Amino acid sequence: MVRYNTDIDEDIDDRGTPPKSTNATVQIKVNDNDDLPPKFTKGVYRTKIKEFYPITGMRIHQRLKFNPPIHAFDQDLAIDAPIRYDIIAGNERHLFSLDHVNGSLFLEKEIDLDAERSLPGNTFVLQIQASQVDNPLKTGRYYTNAIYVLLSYATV
Ligand SMILES: [Ca+2]
Ligand SMILES: [Ca+2]
Repeated sequence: MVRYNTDIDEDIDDRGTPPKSTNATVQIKVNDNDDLPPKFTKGVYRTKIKEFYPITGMRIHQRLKFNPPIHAFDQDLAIDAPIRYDIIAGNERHLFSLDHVNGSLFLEKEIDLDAERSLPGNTFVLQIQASQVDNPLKTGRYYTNAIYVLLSYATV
């Protein structure tokens, strides 16, 4: 909803004789109201990664590239509230982490595709959410925001 702040000077018409009248301008200033949640730039973000070979068991923190990058914005453009990013489903094994501030996705563990036989289409699907830092109730999760990370075999 857009609220209107009105600042109206009406014609002032005194009833004297002869009547004196004056013109005035009407200014209507429109202020944006914080009524809309954040929205992602895309419904689905996709990327491809290769499995790891050999598996070392060492902890990793590898940034995954997306084009375009994962990004959400406040649809109240004039307010442009800061956004917080979270993974809300699909990360039960904590293979991934999402930077809460800028939405960058990281792979945290080495993946062996042979050990992921139950993974449909060799693809991890994460559901992500963007919420306003100043009002977590305003989230963009009502949109379909998924990240598809497609695994492929390492070329050895
Ligand atoms: Ca608005
Ligand atoms: Ca907003």
